[in-house]
Amino acid sequence: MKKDITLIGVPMDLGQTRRGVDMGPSAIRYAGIVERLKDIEYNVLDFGDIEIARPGTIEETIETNLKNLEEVASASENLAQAVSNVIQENRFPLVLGGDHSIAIGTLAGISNHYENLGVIWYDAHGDLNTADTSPSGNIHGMPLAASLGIGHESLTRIGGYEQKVKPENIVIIGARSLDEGEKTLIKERGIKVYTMHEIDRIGMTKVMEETIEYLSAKTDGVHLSLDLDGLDPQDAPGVGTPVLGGISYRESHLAMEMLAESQLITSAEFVEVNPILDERNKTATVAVALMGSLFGEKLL
Ligand code: B3U
Ligand code: MN
Ligand code: MN
Repeated sequence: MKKDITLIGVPMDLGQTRRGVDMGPSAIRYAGIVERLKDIEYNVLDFGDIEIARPGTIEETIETNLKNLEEVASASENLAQAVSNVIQENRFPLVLGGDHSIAIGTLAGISNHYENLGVIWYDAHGDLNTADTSPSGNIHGMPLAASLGIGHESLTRIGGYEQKVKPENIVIIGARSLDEGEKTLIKERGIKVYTMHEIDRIGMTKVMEETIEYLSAKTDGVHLSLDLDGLDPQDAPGVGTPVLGGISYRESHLAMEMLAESQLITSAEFVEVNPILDERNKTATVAVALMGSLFGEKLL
C-alpha cells in the first residue's frame, strides 16, 4: 500500500562549519522532488521548512566544545514534533537536510511510534562521536551516538526520552572514515557495519539482501538516514566532507530499489546536500533520483 508522503525541509547548517548546506532543501525541491513523487502517483504534501536560528542569535549558556549546541538542540525539538505529527497523520515523513545533525530530531520524532525501530545509516562516516571523541566539535558527526543515548544530554534527551535506537538494530553502509572513538563504540556495542571493503568484496546486492534480512527479522519500522557523502564524490560532489572511494550512483540506485521491493522503509531523510559546493545541482539531482527509486519508480 502506498502511503501519502509529507516533505519536511530542515535548512540546518549549525552542525558543521561549511556554509551552504542550509540551502540543501531548496536545491532538492529545485531538482524536482515533488513532481517526481507525484509522477509515480503519490499524494505529496510539502510542510515547508523547520525554522533554524542563524549562527549567534541564541546566546549559548552551556559551557561545551560542541558547536552551536543549544541552537541544534532547539531545532531538533521542533523537528521531532513535526515528524511525530506526520506519523500521527499516518503519512510517510521524508526529511530533507541540512547537515546530518538533523537526524537527532528526526529519530526523536519517529522512534516512540515503534517498539523496535531499525536504522540504515548510509554514510562515509559513522557519526558516532561524542564531545569526548569528536575531532571537530561538529554535531553532524554525532547524531548516531546521540540517538543511542550516548553523548551530551542536550542531544540525547530530545523528545523527552533517551535511546531512540538499539545498537543491534543499526546497519551502517558505506563507511570509510571512522575516528578511533567511533571504532571502539562499534565494537563495544556490536553495531553492524558494511564498510567499502565489504561492499567491494561481496557486492551491493548481497549487502542489501543481508541488511534487509537482518532488520526485517527484528524491527517493526526502519528509518533510512542517507548522507550524500556515502556516495563517491564523483557522483555526489556537493557535500561538505567528501571521502574518496565511495558507493557509486549505480550501486546506490540498486540499494534503493531493493529497499523499495522489501517495503521495509517507514521513514527517510536525505542530508548534507550543499549546492554551494556542487556542480550544477548534481548532488541534489542524484538525491531526487535515489528518492524516486526508494519510492518504487520503475523504468518499465
Ligand atoms: N568524523 C568527523 C568527520 C565527519 C563526520 N561527519 C562528517 N564529517 N560529515 C567528525 O567531525 O566527527
Ligand atoms: Mn553523516
Ligand atoms: Mn558523512
